[in-house]
Amino acid sequence: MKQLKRVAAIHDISGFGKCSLTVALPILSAAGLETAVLPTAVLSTHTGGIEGFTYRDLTEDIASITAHWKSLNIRFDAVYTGFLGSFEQLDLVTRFFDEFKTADNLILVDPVMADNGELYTIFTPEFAVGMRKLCEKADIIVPNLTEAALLLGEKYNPGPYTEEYIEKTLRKLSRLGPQKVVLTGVFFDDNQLGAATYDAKTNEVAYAFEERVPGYFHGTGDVFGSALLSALLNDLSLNEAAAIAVRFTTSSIRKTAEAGTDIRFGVNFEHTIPELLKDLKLIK
Ligand code: PXL
Repeated sequence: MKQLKRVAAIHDISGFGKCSLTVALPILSAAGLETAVLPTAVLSTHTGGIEGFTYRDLTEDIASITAHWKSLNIRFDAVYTGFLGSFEQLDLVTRFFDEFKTADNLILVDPVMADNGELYTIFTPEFAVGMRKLCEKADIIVPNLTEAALLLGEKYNPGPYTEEYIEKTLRKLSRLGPQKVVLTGVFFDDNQLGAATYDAKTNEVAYAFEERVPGYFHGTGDVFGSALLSALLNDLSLNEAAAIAVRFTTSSIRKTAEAGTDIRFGVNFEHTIPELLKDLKLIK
């Protein structure tokens, strides 16, 4: 048996409302990846449409956790970052990258800050400038179209999009630094929704779509990012990984919509994990 590939997942832990670490950890583990977690904050729930959440910031712990892991000589096959709550956390995570980047590992940054044309409540527009700097250090970034506009300092375009707009956006994002870009929330009409990928090395653009399930469901970016990384670390190509992540996310959303679950409570990825494992060829 080979050694497991290892991921460092750097996100908050929102106790209720499935997103960030409560999504990343189960999905990556199910995909056969050893996952170390660096929690950046502990919240009672996520901040999307739920009032009165508690927020315990863990910024103070990040440098000492980084130093301890470094002293153990741990190597990571990937570093996966999501929700980060402050400029200071962006700096500390940049330092984490400096410590753990190797010639052949993957730094995946999901620049979590906004969706549907709006910043999440705790962020100001200036935060996007800090997030852009973090993205410069990444090998692959996974913004939605709102985050893409913020990273590029452009006005949000609510869509439907054209191939020209998507491809220009992908190339501009890649010019910030990351060789690979996966843009989520892409649609050319009302029937389909998915992702677009770009690899600057091959100059290739590709699309992955599934039938759109109406409604806005919380935590889907983290479900998507975790499935994408799972596929990449199971040696699938960028395009294959994006197609698998779109399918996994859409199928999780469909189950949630069919059950009539509150859209703020996260999506049913749990019952969709077997589908992911089949797509990853980990089970028959
Ligand atoms: O899913 C993104 C996310 C992660 N963590 C927290 C959030 C959000 C989105 O709102 O509030 C705390």
